[in-house]
Amino acid sequence: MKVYHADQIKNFSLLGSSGSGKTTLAEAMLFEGGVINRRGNIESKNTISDYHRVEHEYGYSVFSSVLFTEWMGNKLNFVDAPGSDDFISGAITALNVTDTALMVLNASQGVEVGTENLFRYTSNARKPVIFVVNQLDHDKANFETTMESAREAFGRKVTIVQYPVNEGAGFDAVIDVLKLKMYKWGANGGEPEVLDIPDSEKERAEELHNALVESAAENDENLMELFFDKGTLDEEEMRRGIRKGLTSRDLFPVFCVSALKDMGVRRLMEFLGNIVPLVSQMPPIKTANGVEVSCDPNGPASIFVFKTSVEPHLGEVSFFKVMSGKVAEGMDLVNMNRGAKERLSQLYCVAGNTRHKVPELDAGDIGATVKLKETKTNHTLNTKGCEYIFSPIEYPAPKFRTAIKPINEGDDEKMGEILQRMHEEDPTLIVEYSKELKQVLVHGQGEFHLNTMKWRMENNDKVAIEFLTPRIPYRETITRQARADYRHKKQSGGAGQFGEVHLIIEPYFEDMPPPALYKFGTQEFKVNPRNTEEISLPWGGKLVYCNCIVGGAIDNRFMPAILKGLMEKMEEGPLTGSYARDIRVCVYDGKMHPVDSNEISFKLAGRHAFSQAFKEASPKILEPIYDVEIRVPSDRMGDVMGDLQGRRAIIEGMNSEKGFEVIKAKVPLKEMNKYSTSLSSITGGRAFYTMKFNKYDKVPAEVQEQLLADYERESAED
Ligand SMILES: Nc1nc2c(ncn2[C@@H]2O[C@H](COP(=O)(O)OP(=O)(O)OP(=O)(O)O)[C@@H](O)[C@H]2O)c(=O)[nH]1
Ligand SMILES: [Mg+2]
Repeated sequence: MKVYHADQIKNFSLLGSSGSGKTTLAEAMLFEGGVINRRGNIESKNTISDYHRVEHEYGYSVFSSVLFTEWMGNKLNFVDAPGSDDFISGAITALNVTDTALMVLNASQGVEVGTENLFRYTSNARKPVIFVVNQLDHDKANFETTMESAREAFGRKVTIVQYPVNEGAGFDAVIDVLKLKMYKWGANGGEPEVLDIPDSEKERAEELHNALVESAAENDENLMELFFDKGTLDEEEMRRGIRKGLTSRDLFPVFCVSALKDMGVRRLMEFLGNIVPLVSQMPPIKTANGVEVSCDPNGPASIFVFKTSVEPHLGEVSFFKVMSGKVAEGMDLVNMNRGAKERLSQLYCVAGNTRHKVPELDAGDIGATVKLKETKTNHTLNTKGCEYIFSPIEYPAPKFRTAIKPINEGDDEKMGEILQRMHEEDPTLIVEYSKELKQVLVHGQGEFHLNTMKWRMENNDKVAIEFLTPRIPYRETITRQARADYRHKKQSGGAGQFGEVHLIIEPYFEDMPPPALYKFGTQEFKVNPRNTEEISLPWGGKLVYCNCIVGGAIDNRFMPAILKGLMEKMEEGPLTGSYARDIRVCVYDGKMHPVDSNEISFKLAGRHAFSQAFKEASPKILEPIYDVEIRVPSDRMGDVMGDLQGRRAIIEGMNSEKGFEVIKAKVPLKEMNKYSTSLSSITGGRAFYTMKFNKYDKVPAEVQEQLLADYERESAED
């Protein structure tokens, strides 16, 4: 295929809520550009963009796909992103490597929850947005209400360039207020007839034309002057103004299509060709090391891998954007993140599941290669001597987690490999092997995200799995001082064992004074630490170990063995086997035997003394508490608050922000199981939340009782 240069390439993301018609629109654009010669559709499971089995099964996109079309001498690259919030990684990837977003609206739905969510992402990424009102042929299509909802959500910068003449089942024409023409299609869509605007529409068309002229002029002082002089702008001047407004997000133009019937698609592509800036006109991008890199074909060759996927018969495909210079087939590059050499043996332009070989790809272009050895998503590959490293794409934190287990134990390893591969393909699917919980946990963006993963694993990889409730990483600690003596003594045949340890334990807190005097009933214990070890525990919190032995009651050489014994119980707490934390232990006395004392005896004595004291010290189970921030539309505030109360939440604050109520609460992790699913069903998917670990806190008495009982039962079963 032909090599396109930086002054012929434009990159777009296809965004919009699920079912708005992005994949169908992509199909029509590729058809019009001649990249495919027949249009597939979702129902027939034969679109070029949704080619994975799981996408056929569910009837919508799960992965972002890279596509291109050729139009008016330009190469238009698209990344078709799934609309569902569960597959948000696709949209984030798409936004990262493209310059302009096409935000598809479903004319029978108007602005949807997903639209607003995605628009927010475009706003954070400062990417221009073009609205494409789709499905105008739908019985319930309503352009007016769609526009009202768009203006309500995104303000008056939403500017009509086209409106439909006869929306609904008979849709076949739009009025273009930039061209001041009517476009009309035959039953098969495609190339329209360009007609004069009928008298009945003239007034409205004029009015909208003037509004568009004004919006275009607003973005440029010179245009503003011209506009005041002449009272209007010619088409070229308008293009200039619209381009400026689009780029600065001061103008969001609105186009009208029926993707299914291929109506309006060519005119939209013409606009993309004429008005949207080229990759070579985009501002430079800052690397992770602060260098500004322009999209310059004469710069050093540098590519950024933004996506990997494992394709049948092909293996791992690496999708990349040429950030600078140009790359050619057979070129050797250095992977900057791994320091490894990689060869670009083949280069492709990709359209869904089809690949078109190209000898060279220029700055700004998007392509793919295969068989890279060590390269993963987010890696930068450069020509020798070039030091650019591009920042990794950042994905939102997971919202849903579950434990996962193969039905057949023998599939353990295979499941691990598949999960790893799935993570490479979808960075928002995170796998965690928790030694502490003795579970494999998978974190994702929602229950549906993980169910899709399950479907793929069972149907594509033939590994049956089940989901289990994730265990909670409880902690144990004590709440008051306690003392215990323990003598370990064994005399059986040969050498005996003897060790005796006296210790005091107490809750540890930061900056506590050194131990000096303890009182238990009428007994007083004066201690004077000779040596103190402060151990930061790998699972959080501390163990402070004070050697307060006087008069050589226990030899120094046995002190590490006692600590070992304590650590064993810290790792497997005496109450429920969870990690213990925040305890200070003073070993102040003990006994040795001249022959039988050894390390093992003192380890055991230390362990048992600690366990005994622990149980006397009002032990408590601690649970992880998360900071949860929920954004709720105000009409659902009551329901969300009610639900939170049932989750032992402590509400810490509420305020209004951009049409949302923001609730801040502290909620125990135990109560957050499947929260994203509940929240979504309470609010119709209109709320968002984030959660972040905050601290460990004591569980209420009744929860502690339940946990102790559960542990006893489980231990008895083992
Ligand atoms: N009537 C009508 N139906 C359409 C049109 N465009 C898409 N559809 C239908 O709408 C449904 C969703 O279309 P998709 O193209 O999968 O939508 P999407 O935006 O890619 O959806 P996700 O991948 O889930 O985000 C399918 O049943 C399409 O056939 C249109 O212009 N008119
Ligand atoms: Mg799709």
